[in-house]
Amino acid sequence: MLTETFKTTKSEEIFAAAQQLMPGGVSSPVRAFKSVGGQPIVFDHVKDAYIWDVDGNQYIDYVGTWGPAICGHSHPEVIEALRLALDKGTSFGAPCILENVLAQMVIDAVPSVEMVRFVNSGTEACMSVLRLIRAFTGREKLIKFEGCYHGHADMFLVKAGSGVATLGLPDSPGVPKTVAENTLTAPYNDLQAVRTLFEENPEQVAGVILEPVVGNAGFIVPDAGFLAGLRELTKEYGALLVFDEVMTGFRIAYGGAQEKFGITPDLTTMGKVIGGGLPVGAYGGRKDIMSMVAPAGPMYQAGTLSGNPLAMTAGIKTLELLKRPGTYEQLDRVTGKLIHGLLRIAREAGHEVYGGHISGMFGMFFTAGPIHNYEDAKKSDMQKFGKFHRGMLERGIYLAPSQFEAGFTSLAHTDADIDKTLEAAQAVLSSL
Ligand code: KE4
Repeated sequence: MLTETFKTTKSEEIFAAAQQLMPGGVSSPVRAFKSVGGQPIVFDHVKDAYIWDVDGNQYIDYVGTWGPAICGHSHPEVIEALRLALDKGTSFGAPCILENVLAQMVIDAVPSVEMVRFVNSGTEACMSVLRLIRAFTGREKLIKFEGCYHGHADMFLVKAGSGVATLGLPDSPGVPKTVAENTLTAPYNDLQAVRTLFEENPEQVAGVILEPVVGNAGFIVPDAGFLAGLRELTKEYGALLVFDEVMTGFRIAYGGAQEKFGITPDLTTMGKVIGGGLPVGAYGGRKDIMSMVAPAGPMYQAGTLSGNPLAMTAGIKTLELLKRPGTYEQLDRVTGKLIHGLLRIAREAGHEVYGGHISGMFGMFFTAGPIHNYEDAKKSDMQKFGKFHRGMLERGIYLAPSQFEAGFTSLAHTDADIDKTLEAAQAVLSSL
């Protein structure tokens, strides 16, 4: 596809109408293309590694509905499992054996998880786990990291990443000062800053929450010793350590970043992949902590559609597919070929770039780097990223519409797809 033939008339019509019906015309801000310019693409259908839009354009997809499509869109075995489940109804609002099945799979896979509660989104998982660490420790303050995103609950919208960073929102209006005061922030990869916050707030910090590999400030990996350092600091100061693996869970490794890096937090939040494209979030961890959750304990949290059989079915089948031998080697190989190719082509075209990948998660910044935290990430050339995104879009490559997001591959991405992507990148980067 070349620029002059890139038609998006129907997308523009539908999006114009959408803007009259829904704030910004979208159901989630990061979809609005605000930071890359142009109009969002309206999808018609997805399959494997591909998207088709309402104008009939086909794209290779590196967003994968923000992570869930790790086995490829509309995987035949997931669709078949859902078809059978549909015959039994969509939601029971009562116990169902499928919850046991997925819970056991999560407990078997994720080192920190001895018991798990299902919810309907990563946001719900993170807001519930915050209430839990406060209930368990009797303390109220939280330490998070600048640029990390843990969903849109009030206490997390302090120096948050993802759409908050994309839209350049200082922090969201509507978050009470009293709430924001309890959220302390430190630069990612800065253990000394965390120790200082503990010293300045003795006996007040319930826990530390982080993305063990950052995806919401662009792709940023933990420095050697950072995760281990946080594990030690939280033990030293009597606080809990929470890994937000909504994005990294079952993507960085089958057991998540905690398996990959060998650091076990007290609690873990999950989402995206464990729903296989249907709404599922989860939080889990040490049994003595999870036993505080109602009705086993006094900490209340609930949800009408939590654990519904359709979502459980999609999650179960997705994890079954991911458990098959060779999954993560394949994701690592294909993603490595992609990002190393992109970095090489960009440098040969004279651009300063910095990036990398772990398994099926990758990112690239237009700056020489290195990138250790959100401040570093903000120094990259956003304008050039916007032009790169647009140029790739016009050549049939769909990248996340924000510098402050990570890219995702799937088991459906082929070598031919990567070669086509690199060809498009060659054309775009040599013209920037
Ligand atoms: P959801 O409520 O969107 O299911 O999950 C919130 C969340 C929590 N923690 C992490 C590490 C996350 O990445 C997310 C959600 N990620 C964004 C994309 N970076 C979802 C896409 C969107 O907001 O539309």
